[in-house]
Amino acid sequence: MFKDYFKYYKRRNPPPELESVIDLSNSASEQVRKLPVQCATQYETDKTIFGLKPINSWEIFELPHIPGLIFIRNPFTSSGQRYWITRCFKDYSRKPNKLNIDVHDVLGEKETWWDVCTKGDRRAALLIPKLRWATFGYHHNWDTKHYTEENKIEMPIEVEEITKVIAKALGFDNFNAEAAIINFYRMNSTLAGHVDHSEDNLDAPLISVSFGQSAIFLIGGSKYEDPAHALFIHSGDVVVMSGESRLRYHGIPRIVRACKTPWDDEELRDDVLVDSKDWCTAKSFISDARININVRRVLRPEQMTLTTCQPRRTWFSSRISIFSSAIFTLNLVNKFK
Ligand SMILES: O=C(O)CCC(=O)C(=O)O
Repeated sequence: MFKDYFKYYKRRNPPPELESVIDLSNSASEQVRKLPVQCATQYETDKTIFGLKPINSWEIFELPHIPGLIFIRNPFTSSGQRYWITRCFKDYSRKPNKLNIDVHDVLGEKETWWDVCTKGDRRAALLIPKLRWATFGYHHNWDTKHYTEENKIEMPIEVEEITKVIAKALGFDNFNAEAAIINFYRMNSTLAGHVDHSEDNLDAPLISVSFGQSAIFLIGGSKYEDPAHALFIHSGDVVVMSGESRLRYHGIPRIVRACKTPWDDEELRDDVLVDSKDWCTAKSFISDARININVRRVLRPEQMTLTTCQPRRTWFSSRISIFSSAIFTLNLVNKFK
């Protein structure tokens, strides 16, 4: 059962054996199959984009026993890693994004988490580990699990762009980044097993990009009773849950100290640069943390907003739409069986 695997990998004393955790950084694993890059994008495949290495150099894997789960082994340059780590800590941790610390009333009206944690404020030691998540685009509602038009802000362009490039390279056209959660993990953090089913569009892939310390990612089946597989996620790795895997239980039972720190690697050519003082601070934060950028498409292709269906339809398009909604519902019913 998922719960038993989760408990096992979460255990502190004695710690779990990690030999059977699938590690794609050692591609000799028999449990994985290498995939080709599917589609070129509007970007040239041999150039860096937003800190991503040239697409034609990516190593993409699938796990044949988990259809639809795709894994890209760290497609980021080292300055790409520094860029995304710094953006998450410095920029995505401030308004208008929603943060878990909003309800704690620890920041004054004009204060930001980054400023308080980096400017010698005595609240810093308490505040640094308190940051657990930030949301933007359609804000994830942790209580109702429902997105609404009223609870939404803009998606940063760079998040839209990299997820489009990643989706396209895997053969998913028309991916739109519409909701994002940034998860900030400490060394003792976990994320309980769950299924992401809040999105109206469950056919679109979910794109998850991680930086910093490593994690054990546990993925089970569509039922909580199903057994689970454990995989290592290292800094820069991208996990895409698509197709059948999109509605599988998954969670993070353990953060593991990274053996390698790819953000420190030397690299000459790059398209993103970070202020060295900001990086110095972000680097100290990431030495005890993991960041996960989790991006979803919310709307179905024909939907413009959550409340209205677009646009004025012809008789023919409305028949097609009724037919495809019926198929979609049928698929969902089958998925939840
Ligand atoms: O941190 C991760 O790798 C997984 C995050 C996740 O499953 C989620 O935010 O729904």
